[in-house]
Amino acid sequence: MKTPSLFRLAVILAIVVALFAGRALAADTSAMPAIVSNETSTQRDARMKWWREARFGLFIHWGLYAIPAGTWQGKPVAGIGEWIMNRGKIPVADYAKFAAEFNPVKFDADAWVRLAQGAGMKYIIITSKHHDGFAMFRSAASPFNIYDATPFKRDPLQELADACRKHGMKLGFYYSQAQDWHHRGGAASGGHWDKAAQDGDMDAYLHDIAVPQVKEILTKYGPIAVLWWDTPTDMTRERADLLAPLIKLQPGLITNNRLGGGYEGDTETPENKVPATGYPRDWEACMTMNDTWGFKSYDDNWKSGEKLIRTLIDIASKGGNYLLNVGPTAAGEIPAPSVERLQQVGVWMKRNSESIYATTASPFRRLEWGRATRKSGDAAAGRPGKLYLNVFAWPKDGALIVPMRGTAKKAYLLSAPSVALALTPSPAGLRVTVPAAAPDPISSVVVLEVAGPIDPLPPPPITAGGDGVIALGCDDADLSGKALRVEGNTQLNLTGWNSVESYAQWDVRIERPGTYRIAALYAVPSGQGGSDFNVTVGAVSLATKTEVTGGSFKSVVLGTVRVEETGPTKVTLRPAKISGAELMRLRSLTLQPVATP
Ligand code: JFZ
Repeated sequence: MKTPSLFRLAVILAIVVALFAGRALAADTSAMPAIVSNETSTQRDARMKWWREARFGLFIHWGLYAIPAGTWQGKPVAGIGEWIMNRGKIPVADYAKFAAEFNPVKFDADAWVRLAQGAGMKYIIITSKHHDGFAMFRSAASPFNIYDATPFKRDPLQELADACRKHGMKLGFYYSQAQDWHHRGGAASGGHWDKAAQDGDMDAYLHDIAVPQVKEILTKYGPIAVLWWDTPTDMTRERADLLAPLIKLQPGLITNNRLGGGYEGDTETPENKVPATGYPRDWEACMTMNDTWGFKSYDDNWKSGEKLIRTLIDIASKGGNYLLNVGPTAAGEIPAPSVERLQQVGVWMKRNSESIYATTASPFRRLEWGRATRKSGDAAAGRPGKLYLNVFAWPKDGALIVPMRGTAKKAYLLSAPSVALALTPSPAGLRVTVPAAAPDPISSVVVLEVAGPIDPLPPPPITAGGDGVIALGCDDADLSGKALRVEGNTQLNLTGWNSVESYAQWDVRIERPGTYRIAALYAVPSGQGGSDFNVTVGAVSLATKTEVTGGSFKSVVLGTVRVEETGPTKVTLRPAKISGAELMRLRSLTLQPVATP
């Protein structure tokens, strides 16, 4: 039942009024209404709509760490720049001295927003307070902030909020709710190194700093679209309960999965990797442009514009958002290599953003030549469904083969919509006749207008390689089961195998009858071995148990099967009894022919 809006308004008003009652409320959260989300899926879809259509945002890691910029006491400090205080074990008092030097007079919020907009980005997430405890806004909760502790005497979040509002850019804040290496009682991954200054009561830290500051960033800067929690170090449910209710301060606020205490938020947040497939729910891949989030003066390992553009396309083809990071300098400037790359992405997006914005995931498991996204049609409005084919490897023979049955109503280059491309259905899929030269060197978009649902051709059955071995990768499997999914970046594996109903199945073609040795490359943590599972090849089944591999991936010979039938068949791996949290994490299965005496 939709809560009457007047009631909701009264609740929010009560919260806002109560919150400004200050400490009393924060001390007694029982006074806060319980946050029991009774949001319907329709309401949730409405709340997430802009975010799902946006597909592309700017992450900004800006703070005191831009002063040392990766160097402490004349020596480079390894790792990501914003962690220099932790990795360099810099005492609290020494690190705090950077504040007196922080005067980013070249900061220009309007220019940052225009740069993001020019790149095709639809939202900005900026660090309001990172693990170093330094607030990039004027905070009444602690004087360790950019307004009170530095010669700058300005509030960058206010200036950015004003610029975002002026240009119609959504704004969100990153907040490190548990890790705080400055304020006593704040958590520190790896433990405190300056105990005299850092040891303290975490609950008191939450009460005095985190809760008041989250209220500030959610009430002082107008409409805030996203709250990006980070690293739930030592965050229990009870502690998270102090923070979770505050999201009600911003109607429609979107949060991520990093608060802790069992709160899953709205989005998954894979970091510096594109998952092999999408997630069952909304997800956003956050990535650096070089190897650091916060500025490091000597990190010039910049990804190319091509890499950034193809990563955006890859993420969109799996139904995710791309949150691409910049790390501004102590002077308040976004590094020139970042600016150049954002401008290059913008040139591509200017011509091709229709294949990214408001699209959904590809209907194809894999495309040899690129990626696909799609938009559903609206027959009543006379709007056809569209399939956007982002072609990285342009065909040399003028034939782009789309692994789908049937045909399309029409096809054209996004760059030349009035020139129809010939379509020829074939057993290998729909052949689109394309010009000899690719319209774009990074990715060229071919549009198919389609009447009904896409009917993808199944990938061809897997056959034996030259060595006679049939190699079955986890990303080649058809998966059955809600939680079972492929994860990983370069090294993929099946995870979420927590139900005996879940199984993996491969389409295989046996070309030689005989005895096959079956081996599995999998990982089973200590204490979770001994699960029963079966591998079936056609009608022949092999029953076995998992072995503990100590969590690392190990090739385990499961046994042999005698296969008499040649031709297409299915190989299935199905659990019978799961004794741990999950059956295993499976990387691959192999069938190796065994010479019979
Ligand atoms: C965290 C921060 O520590 C880091 O400084 C940066 O802000 C990044 C965006 O977020 O880093 C993480 C957080 C989570 C994981 C890895 C790095 N994780 O879950 O593997």
